[in-house]
Amino acid sequence: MAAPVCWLFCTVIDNFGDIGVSWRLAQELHRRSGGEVWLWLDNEAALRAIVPDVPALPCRHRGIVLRRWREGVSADLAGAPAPDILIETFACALPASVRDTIRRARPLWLNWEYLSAEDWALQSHAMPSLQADGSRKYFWQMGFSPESGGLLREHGYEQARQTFAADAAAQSRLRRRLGLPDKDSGRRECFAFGYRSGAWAQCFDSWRSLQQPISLWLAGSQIADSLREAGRIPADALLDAGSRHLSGCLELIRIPFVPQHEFDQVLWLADMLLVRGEDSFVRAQYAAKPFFWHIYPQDENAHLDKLAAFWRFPAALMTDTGFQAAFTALSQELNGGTTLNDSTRTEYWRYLLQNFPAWQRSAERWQQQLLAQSDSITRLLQWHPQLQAPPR
Ligand code: TRH
Repeated sequence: MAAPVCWLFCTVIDNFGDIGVSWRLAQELHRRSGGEVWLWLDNEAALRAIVPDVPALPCRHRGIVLRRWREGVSADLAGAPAPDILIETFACALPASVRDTIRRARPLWLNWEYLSAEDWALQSHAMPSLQADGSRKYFWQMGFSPESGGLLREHGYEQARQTFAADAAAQSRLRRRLGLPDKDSGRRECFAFGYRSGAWAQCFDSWRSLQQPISLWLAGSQIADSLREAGRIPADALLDAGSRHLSGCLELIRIPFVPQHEFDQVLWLADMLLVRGEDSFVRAQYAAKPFFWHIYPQDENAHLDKLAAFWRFPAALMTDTGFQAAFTALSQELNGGTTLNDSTRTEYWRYLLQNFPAWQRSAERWQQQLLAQSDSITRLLQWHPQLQAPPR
């Protein structure tokens, strides 16, 4: 068989996770299957935020053919070879022209679903859904166990992480680019990329009252916006990348948005991570750093089940039960699942920071468990060997 042709369709609901996962998936499919990958998207600006050097669409960039489409309405299919595999990321609706192609070409058709550790996700992984015209669409459920669809991970990830950890010059260069001061071993540095929420003001109050030097690197605008709205920082503070605000021992620094291929390095540079959505959440786990997950909020607090389903695995590696209880309570509060009083919250934070080395070790153990498992693309190519690159 010739190198496979892959078609991918991405609808950007909001933010950067839909395009972030689709772009990562497209590149990994291209590298690993050796095939031609076509990615249709409906929001060029979102792609440009994470891939700033991408030319105007239509184009080919880093080996991926990029085209526009409108979900359920139309797609620029001109010149596209028939697909061997077609992936709709996160259940987007395909236009009639694409469905016609599916009927004619009979590609392997996947719905690449949102990441979840819930049991239903595991149960539906790789299951077919029979369509009215007799074709089958399969669910691909990424996940954290060998029975799931795995997680996206580039070949050589861990090697790159360890090389960066040993390269002080590369770390200094990145610090300068991000507008960060030199490393101060007495100060905990925390990367923070979260959604707009009142919970940030409460965290801010606790961190301030800890009287312990902490730097918070704010990526994106939403945490800073939340703090401004809650009156914790002045109206003109932290509006742009490079700006800083000092409040007691707590230092807040707005860092610039970096291209996705440099994003991991920013995580590797910090001591602790506050991440969100899907893609930054996965990268935090690979980074082997203590982290909190600010999960994407859903109606009727449905996100709390998803949050709990995930944490049952890594939280089991936190051997100190007091630590586990403090962590779980803070994670719940951050995600709208409970409300703590101020002194309890502050004491929980103090406990976590005092026990930072143990927290770090549990993050490393979790990362080791993930690295011991195969990644999503390896699983896909094993599940459907026809997608393997032909021998050269
Ligand atoms: O941006 P997110 O919140 O995205 C999403 C979407 O909101 C989506 O609708 C929702 O369903 C999903 O979350 C769960 O968070 P996420 O998934 O972490 O995506 C962020 C992407 O942006 C990720 O690929 C990393 C990238 N990024 C950079 O490339 N540079 C940066 O500086 C930062 C902060 C992020």
